[in-house]
Amino acid sequence: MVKNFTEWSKCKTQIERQAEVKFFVEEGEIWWCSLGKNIGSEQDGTGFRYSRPVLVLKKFNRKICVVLPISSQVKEGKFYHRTTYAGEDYCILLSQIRLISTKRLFRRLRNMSLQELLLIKQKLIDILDLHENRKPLSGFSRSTECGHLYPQLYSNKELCQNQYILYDVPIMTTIKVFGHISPDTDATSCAIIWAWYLNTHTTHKAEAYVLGELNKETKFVLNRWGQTEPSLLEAVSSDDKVVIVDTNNPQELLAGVNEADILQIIDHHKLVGGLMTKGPIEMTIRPVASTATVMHDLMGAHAETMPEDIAGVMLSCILSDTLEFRSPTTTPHDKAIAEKLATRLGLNITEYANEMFKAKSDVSDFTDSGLVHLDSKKFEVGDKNIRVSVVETTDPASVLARKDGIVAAIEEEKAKDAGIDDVLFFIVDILREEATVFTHNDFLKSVVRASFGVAVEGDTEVLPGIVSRKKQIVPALKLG
Ligand SMILES: [Mn+2]
Repeated sequence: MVKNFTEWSKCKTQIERQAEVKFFVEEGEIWWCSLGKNIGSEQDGTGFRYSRPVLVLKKFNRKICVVLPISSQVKEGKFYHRTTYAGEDYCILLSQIRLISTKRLFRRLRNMSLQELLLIKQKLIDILDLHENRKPLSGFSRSTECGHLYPQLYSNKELCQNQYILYDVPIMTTIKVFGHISPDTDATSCAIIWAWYLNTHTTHKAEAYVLGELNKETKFVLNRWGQTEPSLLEAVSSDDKVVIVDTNNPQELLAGVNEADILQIIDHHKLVGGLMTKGPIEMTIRPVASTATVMHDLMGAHAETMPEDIAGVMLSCILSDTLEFRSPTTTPHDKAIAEKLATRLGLNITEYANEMFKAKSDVSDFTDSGLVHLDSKKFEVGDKNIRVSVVETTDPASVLARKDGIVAAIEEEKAKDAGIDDVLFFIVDILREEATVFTHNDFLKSVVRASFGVAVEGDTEVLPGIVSRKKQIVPALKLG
């Protein structure tokens, strides 16, 4: 059918002759608009005004704005956004995006919700390929087309494309990313990894921090991969925007953490509650062995863009938290990611892990009290608060030799901190895969007896096969 533009030409001339509009047009409003009779597949208007409803997407000034035509013919696919109004379905034609003079608008119909408008904008980012420097805080899929939230959980398949992201609003404040107190390799490196990710693949600015002195393994890892040690964060305030990694426990964070604006939590520990957020946040906790594994998943295809130094610290996190796959927390997914990273980096996993563990095992710099706090978490067991301290080492004899000093430090800690009834101190022998626990008083003896089903006689007890606080020690704990 040959189009006849004569009538539209007359209409167009009239519209042009109108004075500039006196009314205000706002983004998110739906208006009747004289779109006209256009060329080829460009969307036409109908009726004597050659009109159809449009959504005002962006207003540049009083005279011009960008609109999306709306049709009552509902179509599926990425070029269409389906919406419902007064029980009727409509279709917003994303690919028909166009700039118009506000002279074409003649009657306001209604407003679109802000949430739906943001959703439409995100879809446009997708179809216009503006994606590269506009990525969400986390890269995981919310795809409705995929049908489920985590289509590739624990597999190595690529994530499906983001369909819409409501939360990538650029924030001028630099986001502070940090893990738990008594920082270990996973907590520290994950802060570095996620700050890199936010800086590289989102519109956000971020910086990694730590909440305490680094252990030797972590120092070794950062040094090995040319990373500077993150600054020590001593307080947070309501001015801070933060992302918390490798914990969701307020007891393992700074006292004022709930004052801060928590934007995201990425973790692999049980949910303990107590953190409060100012709004809905991104929170991802997965039952894998290290937070770095969760991050690898969240990055999706972007994981391929990690430079070697970031890939290196990521591998270190997995090897550290799994004790080179010895810990029962290890999943095949952790192992697959670690192996993939090691291949990419040309590293022999066992050789590299041994270097890490050797660094970790040199605890000569730590005071006895420092050893008790090196990797220590508080747990409620019955009506008692027990601190569970773990020293992972390939040289248990060097720690055992300091038993008297460590016991004295524990007694001092108990006298000082009324919130602690006792301290269970475990020396985990990484290579022999066993733990030695201190049982120097009757309370500790009874706890170890009840929890691990062993007859405890002396001041220490060897527990074969026990390497994981999270999977083996804490779940077993009970009072005698
Ligand atoms: Mn961890």
